[in-house]
Parts: sequence; structure tokens; C-alpha cells
Amino acid sequence: AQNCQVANIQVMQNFDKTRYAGTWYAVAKKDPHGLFLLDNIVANFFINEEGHMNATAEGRVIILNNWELCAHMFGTFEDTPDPAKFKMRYWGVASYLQTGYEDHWVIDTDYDNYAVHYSCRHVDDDGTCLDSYSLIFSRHLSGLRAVDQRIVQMKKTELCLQGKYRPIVHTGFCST
Ligand code: DAO
Repeated sequence: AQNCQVANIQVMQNFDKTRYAGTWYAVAKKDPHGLFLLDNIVANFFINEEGHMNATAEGRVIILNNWELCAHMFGTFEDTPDPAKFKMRYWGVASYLQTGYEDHWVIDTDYDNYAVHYSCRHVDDDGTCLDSYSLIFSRHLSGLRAVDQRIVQMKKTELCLQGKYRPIVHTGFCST
């Protein structure tokens, strides 16, 4: 039985941000309200001098109704008592891009192939999530292996987001 309480969501045990560092390609995304990153989403995590996780990310966006560009974003992560739960502050290299401060949870990863990210922006009065987004990452541009897809599918279900993801294409839009 699933109650879909945000407080009950299981995150990665003993998360190791050093092993998580490096490049991750988004292969699927559950969008939040007011979606921002469309496709060609690539994130690069690293550990700064103070030992905190940082990231750069890029992706195709459409802003101001129909201006298409590659957004270059930067994020800093605050540790919390749970090593897999972070507070992420993010902003764009250009002022017209989105900024925010929100949860960034690592739900599951094997560090070498797949990762499942989740963020709930608004918890409802009943404890379920009113506005979430979630990214499925692969270490490889070619996507996930069947063995990883099965694990990811289980995690999507645990997040109560099964069927709500769309595939993320990589066309090279942000590579030039
Ligand atoms: O696409 O609608 C959306 C939500 C994504 C907002 C977060 C983008 C900034 C990420 C910074 C680096 C972390 C991976």
C-alpha cells in the first residue's frame, strides 16, 4: 500500500557525494508546474574546496514565450542531517534564467550507471506532494541498460510518479 507521503520517501542510504561527482545525462524527467528545462539536460557535479557539492547544468529552454536557448545553470548544495537530502540554491549565468532554493534528494544511484533525483517544491496539507520534479540520469549518453531501467521503474513507482515521466532527448543543441 502506498500513501505517497513525502516524509516517507526513502532516499539513497550512505550517499557518497564523491562517487556521485562527474557528468550525468538526463534520460527522463517528470516536470514541475511551470516547466523550465526541456531537453538536452546534462548535469556536472563536483565537490568544492569546503567539501560541499556543487553542480553546473545545461539544457534547452524556451523563455519569454518563444526564445529558444541553451540555459547554463549553477547550483550549490547545503548538507542536511541526511547525506542524500540537500537544499539546492540555483541560478542561471544570465539574469533572465530561473533561480531557486529547493530540496534536492538523491533517491537511488549505483554511481556508475544510473541515478534517480527527486524534489518536492510544495508539500500539501495531507503530506503528499503538490508540485514535484524528478530527473532520471545516466552516466552514458546512450541511456540506461535494461537492468538499470528495472530499478528506475521501481523507484518511479515508490515516488508515486509512475507514468509521469517523459523521455529527454539529446540532439547536441547545447554542445556547440
Ligand atoms: O526544469 O522545471 C524544471 C526544474 C529544474 C530547475 C533546476 C535547474 C537548475 C539545476 C542546477 C544544477 C543541478 C542539477
